[in-house]
Amino acid sequence: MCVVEMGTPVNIIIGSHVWAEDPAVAWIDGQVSKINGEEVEIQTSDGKKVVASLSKIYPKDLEAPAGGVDDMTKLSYLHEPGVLQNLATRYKLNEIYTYTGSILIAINPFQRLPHLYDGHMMEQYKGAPFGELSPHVFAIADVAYRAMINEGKSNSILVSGESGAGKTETTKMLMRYLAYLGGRKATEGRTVEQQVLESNPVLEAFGNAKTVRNNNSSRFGKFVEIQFDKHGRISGAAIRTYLLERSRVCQVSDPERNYHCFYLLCAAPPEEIEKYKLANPKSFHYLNQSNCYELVGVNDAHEYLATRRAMDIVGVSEKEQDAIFRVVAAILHLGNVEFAKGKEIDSSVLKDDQSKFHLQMTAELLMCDLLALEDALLKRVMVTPEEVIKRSLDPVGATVSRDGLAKTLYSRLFDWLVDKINVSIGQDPNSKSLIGVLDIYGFESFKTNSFEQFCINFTNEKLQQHFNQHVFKMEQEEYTKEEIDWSYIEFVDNQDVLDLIEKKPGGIVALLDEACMFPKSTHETFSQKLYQTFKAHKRFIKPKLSRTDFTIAHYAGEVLYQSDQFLDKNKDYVVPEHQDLLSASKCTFVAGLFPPLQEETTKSSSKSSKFSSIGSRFKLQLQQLMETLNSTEPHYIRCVKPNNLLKPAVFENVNVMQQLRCGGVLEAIRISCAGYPTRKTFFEFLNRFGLLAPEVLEGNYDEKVACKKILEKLELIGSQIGKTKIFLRAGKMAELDARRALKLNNAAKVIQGQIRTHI
Ligand code: AD9
Ligand code: MG
Repeated sequence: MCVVEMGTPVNIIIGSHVWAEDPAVAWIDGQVSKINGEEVEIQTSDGKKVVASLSKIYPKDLEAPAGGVDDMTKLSYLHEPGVLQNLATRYKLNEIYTYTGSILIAINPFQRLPHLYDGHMMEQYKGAPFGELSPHVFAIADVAYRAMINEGKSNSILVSGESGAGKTETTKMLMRYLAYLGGRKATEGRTVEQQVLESNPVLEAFGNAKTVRNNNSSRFGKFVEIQFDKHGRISGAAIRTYLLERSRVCQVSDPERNYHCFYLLCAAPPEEIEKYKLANPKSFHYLNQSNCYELVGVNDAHEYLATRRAMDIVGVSEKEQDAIFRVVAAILHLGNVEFAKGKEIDSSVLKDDQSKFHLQMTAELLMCDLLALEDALLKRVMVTPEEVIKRSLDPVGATVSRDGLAKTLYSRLFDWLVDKINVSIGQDPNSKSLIGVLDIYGFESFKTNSFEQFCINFTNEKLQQHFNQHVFKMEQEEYTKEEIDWSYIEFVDNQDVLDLIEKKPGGIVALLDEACMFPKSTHETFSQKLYQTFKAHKRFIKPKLSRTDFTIAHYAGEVLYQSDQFLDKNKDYVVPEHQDLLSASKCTFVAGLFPPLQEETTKSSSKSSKFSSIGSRFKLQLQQLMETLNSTEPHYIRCVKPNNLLKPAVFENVNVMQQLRCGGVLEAIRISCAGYPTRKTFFEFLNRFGLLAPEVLEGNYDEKVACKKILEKLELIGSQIGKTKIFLRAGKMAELDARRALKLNNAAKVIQGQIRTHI
């Protein structure tokens, strides 16, 4: 368990109210009943007795407001249990948003809260000073927009969290609010902001799917850049997407679904079903590997029409839409083409008449030559220095070839859609500033973790570094603003993990590319190379019982990766036969998805390097993203999934704690704890601690001077006086509270004594 460091609690006495670690609920509150050196016995609020070490218990703030505080920095004791309790208290009251300074924590309500996002709410947040109203996504978007208008600087809003935490919903809300602020009065035709908003349902139809974690899970990362003109009106937009999950197209595990568009199309009006020769989704291999076909509360037929309408708005023509759905249908038919052993050794043929029918349908829909399609699936051309030979594939090889074609077609279709939306919305070349919204996959650690998790966690390491640097900077700015000395704050960042992954040469991505370039490499040789190279690396661990797995100690915890598919998954390689077949399609749309290869790739000097590395391309994309982000003023929203049941009103402490750690919220608090985490305005301080030196509050007094006098009298080490606030080191608040409690206790005794003598 990661515990925010805040020093050993001081002034723990018998009777103190404290938090102690608990495996079931993360932290449990109780009262100290015995102290034995370093060991403390606690009577917990659920009636148990636990023994904890003195350094692992934290004081409980008895004066914390019953409804919690809307900003974590207002907590008197900034520590893990305090943070958790505050979020849980607020969540119970349907207060799903809480700040940690300028970071917004959003806990998924798993129920519609319409009043929270209606027009009236938008109006209220428009131009309202930050912090004046309850925490909200609109407040973050408003701050970003105002900052952009006032300072002419680009801003970005980074939304993160694990699958199902609410990133995409939050992103949509942000976009809706920005469209509200920067939109025009409804004019004739489509407006840019309408197009920006309608890009969401289109991308969701093709890039989202039901998973075990989320019924509408985005299987790609997205950065939407909304451009504004000098009047603050939306004038253009650009959408960048990251790493669409390709494997889902031909492999779905129960009870998940393939991409929504397949089911929508199967629910299209009858004339379209007839045109594409479609049928019940249960009859298609790419869909029937799972028993889940329908989603609760979603009508695929309606969604089909809605997607078509959204495509109209974003500027995809009728003809293009027809071609798009033809490709989607072709993929379904292609998946039903099966193979059997052929007469010759290691060759294959179409399995039966059904397979022939589906192959023919695929060829018709893709408008390509039937025989050429069959050949492209069953055979591979081998080029040797002497001759060109056609080699047959066995049924397994032919199936791999078929699935490869389906995945390539789908991912190219998706990329085409993104490009089309970008061209159609258009970029504003004169735009001076923009607001970027990032909706990207959060940290992942599953039972089996492959190349996808590696890339996702690499992304999160990058964003984490950016986040830490920002939080650190904000802290420093606060100290500078208050003119206090902050120079000693240190924090360790995650540069070492990033080096391990991306360093060139020698990082894991570079070593993977190297392995992919040597025909003889296997995942075993790749893993051996990793073991040798990173023998002494603090963040790299070779598991004792495996010869191919490896563990990376990420900032959010250790993740064990299985390397067996790393090489295959890193190779973005379109089989030349597939390329030739489809670039010759009579359908210009399909042919356009397979433009002739660039000179450099075909002419590559060594045959072995004729592959394009997904890992390296992703690394480059991330680098560009970080450059963009670095040129903006960032704002962070951390989405949290309160339970894995996807149900309202269930708040699982341990689960939430883990996410706060992965999302860097605890890290932000740790950074904050390294400095002066407790800040109280002079007024608040005097209100709470004035009784420790009542003489300074006599007559007219200056608040700042009075605070100073109190601190001097108490001889408190670890405090600084700023311009408007008092800054206290971690643990100091508890020390002051203990002294206050003692004073109150004594005063009570005196009063009791007086009452007794009086009686
Ligand atoms: V994934 O990484 O793409 O799998 P997300 O994007 O984090 O995931 P998403 O936004 O899709 O999660 O939210 C999951 C579900 O939670 C939604 O389909 C809604 O049913 C629910 N949700 C999320 N946020 C809200 C909200 N603010 N109000 C109501 C919400 N429901
Ligand atoms: Mg999403």
